[in-house]
Amino acid sequence: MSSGDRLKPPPELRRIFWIWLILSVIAVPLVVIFVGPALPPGSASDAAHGQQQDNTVMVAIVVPIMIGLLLYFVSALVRFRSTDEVDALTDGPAMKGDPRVMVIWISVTFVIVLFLAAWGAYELFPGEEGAGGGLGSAPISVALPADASSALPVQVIGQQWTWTYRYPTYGGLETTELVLPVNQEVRFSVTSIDVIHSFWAVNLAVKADAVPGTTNVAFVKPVREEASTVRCAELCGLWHGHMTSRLRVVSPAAFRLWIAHERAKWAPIQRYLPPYKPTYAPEPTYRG
Ligand SMILES: [Cu+2]
Repeated sequence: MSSGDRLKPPPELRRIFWIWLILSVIAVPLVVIFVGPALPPGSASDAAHGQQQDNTVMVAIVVPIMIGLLLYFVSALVRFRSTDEVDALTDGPAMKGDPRVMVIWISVTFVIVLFLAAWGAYELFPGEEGAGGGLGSAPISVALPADASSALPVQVIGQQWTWTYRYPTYGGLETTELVLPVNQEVRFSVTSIDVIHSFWAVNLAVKADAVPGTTNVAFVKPVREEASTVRCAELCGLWHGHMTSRLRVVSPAAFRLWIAHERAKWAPIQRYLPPYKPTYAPEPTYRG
């Protein structure tokens, strides 16, 4: 092959390019419109909606890459298929040193990877657009949502192998089910009384480490009334896989009813509970 032949892209490559372009132009909007809304974690909260949008952007970027790979794969199978048995077992001549291929390959992958890194870092950074989970014991000011001061405080206590919730603004009420009013900013203070757990309200897209002696803060605003499940996302022992609890997002009126009902139900034993505080050390604390 002379160098003159090499400079001209082979016709099948041009054909692949045009088919790729047409398929991508058709597929990307279809994926964004129809697949995007079905992507996890759904849109049950502001944080979940943000993550779903991020996932949609990533899928939209991946679809043309996948179409290109499949097209080239199919084309190579057809184009380079050999019926000669000996020929089929030997490698073809090595291709190297085509500056155009190298420049295109390096610049395209460079731009895609750098874009994803920069955009991913921006989206992850805690703030209005941030992921909103595990913000640490002293969330920096940009992490605070606009209505942070009016947020409903809920303490999340992990222990082998169950979750407990306390509502400090309702007399330190302690429950085993997490119930939240819809369209209300919530401030989770997450801690543990034994080993390290991870509070994962899957549908709300909130995940925060539950560490003994520490409070991790996460904000979220549920925007849809629905029932789902809280899980533990940190291997914490034998029954880690069963460390779940119910999560219900209800109307404000239903929430007030539930609170009143729970407070009446647990009133007889409420006085035996430790007073509400940021972290709890199980007895005995001294192990000299
Ligand atoms: Cu756990």
